[in-house]
Amino acid sequence: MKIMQAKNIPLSIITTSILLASQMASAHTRLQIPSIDEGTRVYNNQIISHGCRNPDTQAVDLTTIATILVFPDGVDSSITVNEEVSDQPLSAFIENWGSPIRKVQNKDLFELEEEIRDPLGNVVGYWAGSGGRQGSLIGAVPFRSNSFVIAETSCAKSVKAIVAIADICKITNIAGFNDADIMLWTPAVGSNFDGTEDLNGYNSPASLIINRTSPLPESCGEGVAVVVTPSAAQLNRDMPVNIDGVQIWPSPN
Ligand SMILES: [Cu+2]
Repeated sequence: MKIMQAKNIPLSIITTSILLASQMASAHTRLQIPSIDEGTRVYNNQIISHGCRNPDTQAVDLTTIATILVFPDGVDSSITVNEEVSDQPLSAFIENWGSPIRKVQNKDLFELEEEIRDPLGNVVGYWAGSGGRQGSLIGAVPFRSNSFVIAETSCAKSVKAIVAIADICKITNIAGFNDADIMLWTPAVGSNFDGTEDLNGYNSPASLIINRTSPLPESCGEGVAVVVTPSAAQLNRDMPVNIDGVQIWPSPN
């Protein structure tokens, strides 16, 4: 019995360690509500679970001084259907992408904030800065998602939007990206904001799933899962922060 107990203790410690490790692995910057129904505007938050990595202590508690969040614009975004690349436009699956989100004004974390518009004038994201998410505290940055309508004639049972986020702790140029100065939660699509494989959060973007509520056409069977990802060109255009026409981040040189 004593031997079994002795064995049980390390086992429970191991189990706890695994649980802790998996919780830490998922403690990224994500959307508070990651899955919504079509046809309703949802007030949501970008949850910044931790800051950048202190090179001395390895703790991810460095102050987040700014954040940028960008949805696919649906214009040159890439589409997959059941994980197969598709050349159909997003409009084949979502009727009214338009402005996928709007920023909800808020100064809890950051003094300055602005919506990011694509060349068509649609709001595809926002940046917020000046101030910060500090120490071990969790940051919540509010926004509202559009009341999306899934095309009734399509076979989409869900549409998942891949969301690119950059949490900045220190302004650097692109070559200077490192875990102490930035936490990138972007899809690795070949943009300037992929980061490198050695960085925390590499190719680990946030996402928002839009679920269909209308009946599928009978010919669709079980329906298909659609994923829409922003293009490299869009991220290169929409991620940089400009104030009065001057690029603030990333620093140009
Ligand atoms: Cu994390």
